[in-house]
Amino acid sequence: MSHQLPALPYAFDALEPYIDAKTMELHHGKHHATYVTKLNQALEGKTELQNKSLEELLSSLDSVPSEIRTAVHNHGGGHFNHSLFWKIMKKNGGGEPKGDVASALNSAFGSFNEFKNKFSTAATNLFGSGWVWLAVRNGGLVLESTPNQDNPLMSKEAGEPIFGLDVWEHAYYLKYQNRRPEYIEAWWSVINWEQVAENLVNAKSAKVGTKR
Ligand code: MN3
Repeated sequence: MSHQLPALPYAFDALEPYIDAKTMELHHGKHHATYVTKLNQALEGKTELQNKSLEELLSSLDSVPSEIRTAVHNHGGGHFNHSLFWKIMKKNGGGEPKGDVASALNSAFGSFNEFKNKFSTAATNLFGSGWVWLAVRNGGLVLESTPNQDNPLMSKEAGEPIFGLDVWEHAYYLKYQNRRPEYIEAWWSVINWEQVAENLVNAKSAKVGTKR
């Protein structure tokens, strides 16, 4: 079984004017596709590892042979992160979350606006390339920044990511150049909160926060 590039759940231009079509086309069709190709190359001939889910692989990188561990870490991480990223965005998204997501954010951060400010500040301040996440850990929501293509599944105290922002320059440079804060602010207008709600339910039932 090889890993596959998931189809984008909307057209390249669906997130305009917040995220431009050309960026989406390159980001999905070139960057994400390359992570998938290189992950599959690293796993070639390793039947046992090929049969593991991506999440299993990333949660137990220590059990991956050292000669391919870095490749699985980086390209597997890239594949997982982008697969989640496409799904938590949609045309005509944004606004404020409702229901369980809203209450979980309120108990962890005080209010949606406080969460949004903390998240945006973390994304603005992240040095170099990486991601900012909202993850479930020990039943509650936590904010976490990770370098490169890392994510909370790989953290010392593992968490289950339900929402994340790509702040690599390839995610915004064509439209926003050096203006990362403008990209971050625009991105809140495309969030698919229904998908985040579904991710929250799945994360809680996945017994997250326990090292698998
Ligand atoms: Mn990216």
